[in-house]
Amino acid sequence: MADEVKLLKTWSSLFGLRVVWALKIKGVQYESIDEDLTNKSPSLLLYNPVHKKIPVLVHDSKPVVESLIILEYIEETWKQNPLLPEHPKERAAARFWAKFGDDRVMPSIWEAFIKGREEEEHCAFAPAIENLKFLEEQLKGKQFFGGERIGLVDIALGWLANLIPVLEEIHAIKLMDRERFPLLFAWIQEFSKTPVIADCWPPHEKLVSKYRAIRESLLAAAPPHHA
Ligand SMILES: N[C@@H](CCC(=O)N[C@@H](CS)C(=O)NCC(=O)O)C(=O)O
Repeated sequence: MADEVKLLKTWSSLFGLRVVWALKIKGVQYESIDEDLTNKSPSLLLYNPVHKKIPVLVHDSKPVVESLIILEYIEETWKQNPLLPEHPKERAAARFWAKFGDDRVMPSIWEAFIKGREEEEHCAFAPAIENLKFLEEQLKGKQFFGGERIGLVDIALGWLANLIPVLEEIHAIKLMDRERFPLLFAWIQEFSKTPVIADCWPPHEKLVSKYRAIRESLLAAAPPHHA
């Protein structure tokens, strides 16, 4: 019997998008269910009672939550088109960089996006730039973090390719310049134009409106402090 696979997500969630990309790369058929996070469905509350967040992968009625864990589950369940390298040391390294993306890169970029006003720019951007330099190093001699093809780290960091142009447009900032990050810059281009990725990209203009509204409401609630 064919697997029954459902994915609870939203149109814009970059965590949800990871799971979509992994399922597409593996060629797994699934039913996509878009949640309204202002009015969470009984299924979401049932399947993810701890965090009540999307994405949730439901495989034969059993839920798996937390996007990086879902990626691992997909990799272990459907063996075709591997997302992780074979060697345990390389697998460990891939898991490290995927986690680094969520633990360090994501909050630092968000901070730069929300706070980075002209006069504070240097300070607000420093952690993001430092973190991006580590990623730049990882791309030496490689087209993708996964080598010649997209792997788990590319999928886990795919939000960067998606979001950086959106944040730069809203804020008129330049985080990812070609001179400073030539390899990451080229990776964003390559990753974004790969058909399996590009086919599921949320509309750019819709993302710009969404993130502009988020930024304005956060700034209105807590305007940046000027000494
Ligand atoms: N660490 C989680 C983060 C998921 C997450 O933050 N999901 C957001 C949407 S992008 C959500 O469902 N938010 C609903 C809420 O916080 O109530 C993962 O990797 O899956």
